[in-house]
This record gives sequence, C-alpha cells and structure tokens, in this order.
Amino acid sequence: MEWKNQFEDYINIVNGKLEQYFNMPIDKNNSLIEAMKYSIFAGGKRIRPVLALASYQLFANNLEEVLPYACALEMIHTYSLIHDDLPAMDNDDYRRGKPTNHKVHGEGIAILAGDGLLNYSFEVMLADALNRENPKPFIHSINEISKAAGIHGMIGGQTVDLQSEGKVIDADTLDYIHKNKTAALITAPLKIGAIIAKASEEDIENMEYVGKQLGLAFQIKDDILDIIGDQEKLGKPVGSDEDNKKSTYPAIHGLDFSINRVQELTNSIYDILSKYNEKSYFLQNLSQYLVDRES
Ligand code: GRG
Repeated sequence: MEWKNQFEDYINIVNGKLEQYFNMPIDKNNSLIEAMKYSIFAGGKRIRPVLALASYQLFANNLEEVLPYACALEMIHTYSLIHDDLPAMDNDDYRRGKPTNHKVHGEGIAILAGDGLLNYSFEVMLADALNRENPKPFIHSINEISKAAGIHGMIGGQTVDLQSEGKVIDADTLDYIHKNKTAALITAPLKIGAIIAKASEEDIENMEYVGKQLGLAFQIKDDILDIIGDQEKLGKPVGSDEDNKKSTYPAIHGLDFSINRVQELTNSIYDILSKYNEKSYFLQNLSQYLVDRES
C-alpha cells in the first residue's frame, strides 16, 4: 500500500476510536466536554497515535491492543497544546487553523478542558489495562507515557522553556527543553507500540532511539518553520518564538546548521529502521514527511 494511504488508514482508525471515546453521556458538564471536543477534533496531524500504531505493526497485528494508548497519547498532546496557548504561557490566538481553546471557551474552561483531557487519557488506558488477561505490557506502557508526559518529560521541558523566555540560554539547556518538551511525547508512542506488541528488549530500545532522534528532528524543524514557514500552511502566525523571546535551535546554532542537523538525525533514523526491511517503509516515509513538512 502507498504509505500516504496507510497514513490515512491509521488516521481514520484513530479518529473512529476517538469519536467513540467522546461519544459520552453529557450532564451539567456540557461546556467542559464541548471544549475538550473542540480541540481534540480541531484537525491535528495525529502524529503521536499514528507512530504508536506503526511501531506496534512492526511486531504484531492486532491493532485494537494499542489503540486506547494511541488515543490517550493524542489526548495528552492536545491538553498540552491547550495549556501552552494560554495567556500565562505562549498566549497564542490560533492553533490547528482555528481560534485557540481559551479564545472560544474562555480561560477557565480551557484550563479545565486540558485537565479533563489529561485525566481522561489515564481513565481510558487504565480501564483497558484492567480488562487485559496479562496486563503487564499495558501497565508498563502507562508508566512510560506518564513519565514522558510528566515532570521528567514534557512538563519538565515546558517549565525550563517558560523560565528561559527572554534569557540567553546555552545549547545544553535548549537540548533539555527539546528532549523533554517535544521529543519525550514522540518517543513514547514508538516505545509503547513495541512494548504492547511484546517485541524484544533490543527492538524496544531501537524504537526508543528512533523516537528520540525523530522527536529532536521534529522540534528543530518546528523552530525552522517558525522562521521560514508559511502562516497559511502552518495555521498559526510565524515569528512567535522571536515575539516570545524564545531561544531556538536556529537562534543558537544558525539556520543552515539546523537544516543539516535535521537531515543528520533523519539519516540516523533510517540506519535503524532499515534493519526492519520493507516492514518499516511506512515509518521511514513518515519520518521523512515530518522533517520535510511545511505545517
Ligand atoms: C503545557 C505541559 C505543557 C506542555 C506544552 C507540546 C508543548 C508542551 C508545547 C507546544 C508548543 C510547540 C509548538 C512545540 C513544538 C512541537 C510541537 C509539540 C508541535 C505541535 O505538534 P504537532 O505539529 O501538532 O503534532 P498537531 O496540531 O498537528 O497535533
């Protein structure tokens, strides 16, 4: 199958399951659920859940096993975007080509919608793990996801990012921010896909390595797009990093070096993925797409 068709298939599978999860009974919490749905169905690329499905399919074939965890990752990612856009953080007006959650639902509900998505992600994963006859790989995955999203992962990275605004930071600090704020939640899907598929330790480590390299390449590309990207294609204004006085990879290392670094990281991903022959073509193509992307 053409890799783009495979991508569409994966996205449809994820969207179908998310529709199920959000087809929930509504009580007096209507405005909360509406705000959660507003962002989860706002048209994200679904990279993280797709990475989980693709990693899983390198080693096993019953996608239903990994799907709750893939959807949970998208919920966590979406919560982080809602909170990141708030006035107390990046104060952004547009996300995924639409007004940000707080612009539509107000700041209080936007904060709660983010909290709701984070908690619901764990509710979904734990409910699934509880029903498994052999829950160990599923609990292991929940542990990996909570670490990646938490204080030693995304939230840790976001904290250092926030504290670094308007300051000149060194390359090490920027590396910490990128590895934790962005790469951790790209690494987790690749790793948990392999864990849930009961892949070998070596395969799990390989997927983790691919995730780290891809996550870094993805963030450097994001920094590059904020300088030379097209606002229409991105669905948000360019130049926000400079406006928010953020240190970025191109600001520290220069634009040409950053572009080359993205390619270097991509090559290291190919080196590992090519060990998995044609089975890994999808992940190879997706990695290239992510570093070539314009949005
Ligand atoms: C608020 C705890 C907390 C964390 C926020 C993810 C994040 C940390 C901030 C987002 C800021 C940002 C633009 C980071 C760059 C990389 C990134 C995560 C981009 C958005 O991910 P995509 O491109 O977005 O996958 P879509 O909308 O397609 O899902």
